Parts: sequence; C-alpha cells; structure tokens
Amino acid sequence: AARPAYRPFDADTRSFVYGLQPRAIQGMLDFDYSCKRSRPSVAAMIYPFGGHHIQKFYWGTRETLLPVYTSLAEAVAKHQDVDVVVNFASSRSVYQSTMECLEFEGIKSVAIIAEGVPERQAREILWRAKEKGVLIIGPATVGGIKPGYRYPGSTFIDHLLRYEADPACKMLVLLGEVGGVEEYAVIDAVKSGKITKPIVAWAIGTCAKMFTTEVQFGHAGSMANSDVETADAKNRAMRAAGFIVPETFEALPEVLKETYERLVSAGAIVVRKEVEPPVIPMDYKWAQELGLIRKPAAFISTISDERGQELLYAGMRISDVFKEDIGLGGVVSLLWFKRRLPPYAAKFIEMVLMLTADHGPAVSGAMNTIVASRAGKDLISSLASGLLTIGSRFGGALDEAAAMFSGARDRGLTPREFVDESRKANKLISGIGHKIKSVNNPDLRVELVKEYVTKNFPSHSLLDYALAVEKVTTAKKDTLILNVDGCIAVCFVDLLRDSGAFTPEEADEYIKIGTLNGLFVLGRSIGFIGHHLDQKRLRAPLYRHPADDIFINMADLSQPRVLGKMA
Ligand code: Q5B
Repeated sequence: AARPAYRPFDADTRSFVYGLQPRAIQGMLDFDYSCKRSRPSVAAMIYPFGGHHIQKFYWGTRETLLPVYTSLAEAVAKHQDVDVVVNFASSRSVYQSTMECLEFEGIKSVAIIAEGVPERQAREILWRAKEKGVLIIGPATVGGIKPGYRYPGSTFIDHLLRYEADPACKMLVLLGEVGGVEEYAVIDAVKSGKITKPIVAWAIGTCAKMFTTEVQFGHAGSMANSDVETADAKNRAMRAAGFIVPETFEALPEVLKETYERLVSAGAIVVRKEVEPPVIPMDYKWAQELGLIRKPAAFISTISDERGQELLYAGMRISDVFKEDIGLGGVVSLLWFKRRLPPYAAKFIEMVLMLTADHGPAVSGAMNTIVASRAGKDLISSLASGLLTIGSRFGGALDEAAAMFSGARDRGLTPREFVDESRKANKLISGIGHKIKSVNNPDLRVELVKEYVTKNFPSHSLLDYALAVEKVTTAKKDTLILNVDGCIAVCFVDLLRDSGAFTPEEADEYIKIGTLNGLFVLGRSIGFIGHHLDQKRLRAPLYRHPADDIFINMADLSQPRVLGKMA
C-alpha cells in the first residue's frame, strides 16, 4: 500500500540492496527480526556479475534465502512491493546505478552509502531525484556529510519537515555537528512556525575550541569554516530559538527523558506496551572467539598451516624453505614425511621426479592425455585422464614392488625361490619387465638411479636383492629387467629403512599407504601437462583411431543366435 510522503519507511518497507553485502544485510535482517517484522526488509540483492543466484541468511534461528538479480529491471519486475534501494555501489559506479534506480517509477527512496561521490554527480543525482519525487539519503550516508564538500541528497530540514507532517511523530531529535549551516535552516523553520513539535538538539564538536589548530571531526571530517559553524554557536542559536538543548552532551539522555515524560503527562504521547524483543542468536564465530562454545573439528591436518603470518610446511616457514634452499625434494620431505630428510635423500626424491617426468608420447598415460586433449578437454581433464591410466602395469607398480621385494627378502627367500614362488602363484613380480627396455637395450634411467644410490646411500641391500632377482628373470627373457618402477621402489625402501630418518613401523606404513606410487604420479604429471600443452600448441584435431588398426571380430555373433524353438 502506498505510504504518505512524510513516511518513506515503515514496518512493511521492503528494499533492494545494490551490491553483494552479506554482512550488512544480515545486520538488517537481525534488526528486522528483533523488531518482530513478519518478513525481512530486504527483498533481494542486485549484482550485475556472476549470474542470477540465491544467498542464504539467518532469520532469527532459522535460515532464509534471498535472490540475487543481475539487473534492477528484473528485480523490480519480480518484487513490485519494493520502493527503497540501498545502494552499496562504489563512488565510481554509484552515479550510473542511482540514475538507473530513478528510471523506475516504483522506487521512492535511494540510500547511497558511497563516500567520495564527485560533487557534480551528487548534484545531478539530487536534481533528477527531485524531478522524480525520490528521496535521496546520502551520498556517504554512513560516512556523514562534510559541509561545503559534499552535496547531500537530503538534509536535516527535509527529514524534520517530514516528521513534523507525520501525526504519529510527537517529538524531534536533532544531532548536529560542527561545520555547515544545516541546523540554521531548522532554526528558521521553527521561527517561522513550520516546525512546532518539540526538538531536543545538540551539536557535537564543542571541544573544538580546546585545540589550538583547526580540527576535523567526525567520519566525514566536519570542520567549522566560520564562527556560526562552531558547535557552541549552533547550540546557543538552537537554544535561543526554543529547542531543548542540554548544557552538556552527557545531559542529552536526561533531557530526552524529561521531554518524553512531559509529553506523556500532557497526553500527547500514549505509551504503548513494551514488546520484549526476541533474542538474536550469537554468531557462531563470535561465540567461539568469546570462548562460549566449543566444537570438535571435522578434520585433522598436520602438514601445513596458512593461518599465521607466514605459511608453514611441517612447521618450517616458507621464507626458510627458500633461505635454506631445500629444493623440491626438501618440500616433498616436509609435506609427505613431515620432516627434513638428509640432503642425499631430498636429492634422490628430486632425481626420481626428474627421471619419471616423461617417457615419450607412446606410453599409456601420455596417450590418454593426448587423446583427451585432442577431444577438446582442458588441462586438468587431460591431465586427470593420463593420471587415471597409472596402474599396476604402468607406472603404478612401485608400492607393490616395494612390498613384494621386501616381503620376500624379509621372509629369507633367495632370489630364485622368490621368482619360483611368484610363478607358482601365477603372479607377475611388480617392478620387473618392460615393453621395450631389455638387457640389450637397458633403461638408462634405471642405470642413473643405481649409480646414485650405490654412491650416496648408507645401505642399498634391497636394491642388491632386486638386482639378483633380475638376474634370474632376465635369464628367462631379456625384457624381464628391473624396471624404473621397481628400481625406484626398492631404493626407496632402502632409504626408508636405513636412512635413520624413519622408525621400522613408519617405513612399513609409508609403503602401505601408497607413498611410492605418489612419486611416479607427481613426476609424470610434469610430462602429461607437457603433452597437453604440446597438443594445444599444435592445434591437433580430434583423434580417431584408424579402424584398420583394430581387429573387429564378430564371427561368433554373425549368425543370430536363436533361443528356444522357432514357430
Ligand atoms: N613376465 C611391464 O609386459 C609389463 C613379468 C613376467 C614375472 C613379471 C609386464 C608387467 C609388472 C608390472 C610393472 C611397470 C606389462 C613397468 C612402467 C613405466 C614406463 C613405461 C614405458 C614409463 C611388460 C612376457 C613373458 C610372460 C610373462 C613374463 C612378464 N612380466 N614374469 N614377472 N613382472 N610387469 N610395471 O612386455 O612364459 O612367455 O608367458 O606387468 O612392473 O610402466 O616406458 O612403457 O616410464 O612410462 O607385455 O617405463 O612385465 O610382457 O606380458 O608379454 O610377458 O614374461 O609371464 O611369460 P610385456 P608379457 P611367458 S614400467
């Protein structure tokens, strides 16, 4: 229902908030709720970016949803009861958005929060708003007004004349401040009889005289530019005009109380029964900060912490990571093993990542990456496609190789007994065998690892055992070499068991929980990303495998099988 002009807001007013301001909106909704409004004063938000969506807010203890529209036109069409816009647009864009608000007949008030709105734009807004009969509150409505610098859309006199016209309003309160002359417009209105209701008033800034230099007061930096603009001069003038002005700011509540009670005794104010406001539940975060509540954490994390001033990797400051030049191997040591490993071990990790980074486009994972990339997939999808190919036959044999070789050695099996046992169980030995590498075409990556480990590790007993196993398998077939997965795996077991950095239980656990395959996954990601970028750079078209490369055999299906008897 239309409200009288003197009352732009009442208990049913609904507004749009221009901009994404969840904190401010929650404050408004909490206020609404404690005032026992039947529904929130905010109907929707307008935010031109990010698409139409909804956001969740508290309504007392329950939750409620508010829509976010990308245009004011859409919001106005959907919520015809809304006649107020609270515009949180910045000083750069507030002119354009406010002018847009003024295009809609139904919008009767716009509150402009932005400070620093250029003077010319503020005047244009005000001019257009006056033409359209729209009330402008602000600009800088929470920041206040700096007289002489800002052009407020509405002033004391505009609002006090509204209250004067409102029969439900019985007394006026004016809290002015040093600077500007707006209070004098109210004094004139009182003198000319336009305002007749009692006004309790005070101009803030009476202490300005105690300073030897000019001082700016208030959030908008009020400052007296002439004698009449001082707070003392204003308080004197208001008192002389019949306003109820206390002797000091501290006496203001008392004067307010007296005036109110006088109006009650005179029957001008009929006292309504106080309504107990409902309690607004405290925000969870605030209650936690005050130590009023506790809650079990849903996750435990023990490897990194970004909450403090500096990011920590297993307790080590990121600046120290670089100061001490611990390298990628050092970072893996911290984040995977939560400890600094000896330099030879960190270097070994780095070596593994470098060695496994790629092995050409023909291996299963690279192929999958390339095919996915050529099908138009993005980097992450193509990478994931390649990574998902890593399995017990390709690149993902490290953990099982570590378990098989160390298990056999721990059980005291000779290399031959181990090979025979595996054969009997029809089990391939993980870490043995390669599609193209062989005794006569050795895998140089494996040679590099062996050389490094024999030179730098304090012990390499499992590597020695694996090489003895290789002797047995290659005697059968020269491709049954200790492959890159197997070699890295057994060397890593030597590291875990004999570096002194891990307990035997920790060493076993790291093998069980998939650490070693992680090395191949991490290293090979470098190559897969490279293959994806390569295909994109080459503008490679969709890949379709040539049909003549696939043996399609439906011989046994060529004669339709008949089940049961034909009629
Ligand atoms: N035989 C790797 O197969 C391969 C045997 C074995 C005992 C074995 C196979 C295998 C275990 C898994 C493993 C990691 C599938 C490989 C990698 C990274 C890569 C890849 C790249 C990169 C190769 C021929 C005869 C048969 C078999 C016997 C085979 N393997 N006996 N233990 N492990 N290995 N994977 O060549 O009597 O003739 O029937 O599964 O360690 O993935 O570069 O490509 O960096 O990207 O197809 O290096 O060895 O051999 O299956 O034809 O077998 O040898 O029983 O005996 P092949 P098959 P028989 S590294």
